[in-house]
Amino acid sequence: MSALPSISGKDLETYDVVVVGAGFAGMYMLHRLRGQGLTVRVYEQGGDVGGTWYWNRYPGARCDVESMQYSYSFSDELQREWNWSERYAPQPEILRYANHVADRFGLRPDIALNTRVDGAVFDENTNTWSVTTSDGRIVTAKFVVLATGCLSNARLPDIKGLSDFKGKVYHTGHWPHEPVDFTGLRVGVIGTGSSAIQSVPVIAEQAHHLTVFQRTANFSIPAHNTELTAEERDAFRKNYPEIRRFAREEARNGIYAELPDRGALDDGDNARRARFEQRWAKGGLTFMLAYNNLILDKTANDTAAGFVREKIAEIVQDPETAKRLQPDDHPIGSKRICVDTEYYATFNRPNVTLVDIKSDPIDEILSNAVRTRAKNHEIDALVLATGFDAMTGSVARIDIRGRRSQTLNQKWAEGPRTFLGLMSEGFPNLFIITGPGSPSVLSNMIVSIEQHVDWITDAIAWMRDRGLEAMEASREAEDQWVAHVNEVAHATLYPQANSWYMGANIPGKPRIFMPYIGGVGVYRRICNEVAAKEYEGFVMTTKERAKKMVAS
Ligand code: N01
Repeated sequence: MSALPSISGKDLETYDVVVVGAGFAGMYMLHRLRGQGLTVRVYEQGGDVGGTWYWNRYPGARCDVESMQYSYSFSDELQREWNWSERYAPQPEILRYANHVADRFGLRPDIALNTRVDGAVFDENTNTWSVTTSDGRIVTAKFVVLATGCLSNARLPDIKGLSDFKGKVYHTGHWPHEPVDFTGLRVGVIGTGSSAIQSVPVIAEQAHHLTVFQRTANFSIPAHNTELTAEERDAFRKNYPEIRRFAREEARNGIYAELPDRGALDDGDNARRARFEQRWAKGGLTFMLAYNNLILDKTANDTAAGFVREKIAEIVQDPETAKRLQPDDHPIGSKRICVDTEYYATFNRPNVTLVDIKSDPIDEILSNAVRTRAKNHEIDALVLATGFDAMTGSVARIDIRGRRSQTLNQKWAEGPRTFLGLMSEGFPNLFIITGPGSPSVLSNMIVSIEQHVDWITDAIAWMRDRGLEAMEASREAEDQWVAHVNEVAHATLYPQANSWYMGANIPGKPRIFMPYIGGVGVYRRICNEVAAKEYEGFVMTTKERAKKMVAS
């Protein structure tokens, strides 16, 4: 396939497609589009490829999906030649993998690093986008693909006095590239989400004293991480065709696992406990697959939550600390379940203190301490594990203007609106990878990324074959999809938690359940059907129609 006819512009760089972000989504998007003969430029604000794995370098960072599954499937050679060393690879290894992919597929020449995309404006006369970058360039492209990641906009908490603190302040999502040594220091960690739960045990081993400031206790399941043997890797590879097929087509979350055949209340107490024990011993995210109704039925959910609370009480020696660590304000799994190595046991260490900031709130940060209502907690370094402006945050930082100069931020002021999570009405030829309204963060991200990239590549090829100028979600299809996403979410227990899925961690952010919870298999079938019906629900602009629109 030859390149799309690029618009002429003597002074402008023009591309068929601009891709924003060189994480796992942006890299695969580049690879696929180049394979179609298109000209592509990728802009990446980081100093190298890898996206979330470039930024999240905090101690203990590792994936919570097994690496043999959290890896690209598009190249059989790649999945056979790369040897994951552990069941859940640590961040440096995942970043090495991202770099290996960039080199192996020769992606680097088309990626501009250290370059942020600041704005993108759609020109209705030419049906092209003008993209402004942080190095002062304006480039034009027929299509823009936002591969900006769902958890890339690190969020600093609004705590009085934060800027007065004299020691070093770190955010887990923006960790320095040089080694950080906490040896001999008194360290404070604010937050107890996945990032804190992974980093606390490692920081505790180094620090003289560690104080963990917890607002909401979280459910965490042991990872039981181990080294992978050559035999284990081979067994996976042998079964890869079925493992990958199942993850794409049948799993709700894009992970190959044994699916439950019954609900939690179908078993008696002893059988249920035995099953939870079995899942606990296996470890990881699939604990929630012990039964098929844990996230649908509160009584069923209570049995799993109660089991984990008992485990916490068994592990943590001090009953008061154990009680504070037991979550009691949200159903298990309604916030992203955490996967840990020795998190709860870390609170048995003499150098670790847990402060419950719900009952003893942080009043302010002083030059050398976190001052809660009850006392000053003296610290030398502060770690903010306070999360992200998820799913929409990194998109909102780009000034995106579609038809009639409407900005995407204006359009999404009451919450994100998309058709299939892929496009938003009024913003033609602008695709989002794993955007709000798609399974995205509720799934194995690489499975969802590959599905979106393949779908977008096919859509662009289809348009090109028919000489189409622009593609855009219709208002009607978008309205119906938004209603469907909400309806499905509210049939589950997810909206009962104040989670970042709901935008609840950002003051003022609309409370809307952002990802699509219908499952990756179901969602893939819907996307495929839409494509098979000639992109039903999308409005296509022909050259003739474009001319008429400009003339009128
Ligand atoms: O962020 P979070 P995260 N004062 O938002 C607390 C993925 N991830 O970086 O719950 C005090 O979950 C906040 O408290 P509360 C994964 O999808 C994956 O840990 O709002 N506390 C919470 O405890 C994950 O879900 C891996 O009451 C404040 C914490 O900070 C997502 O990233 C590893 C506060 C934030 O938790 C985000 O995880 C790590 C304040 N002002 C992360 N503001 C993998 O393994 C916030 N908090 C792949």
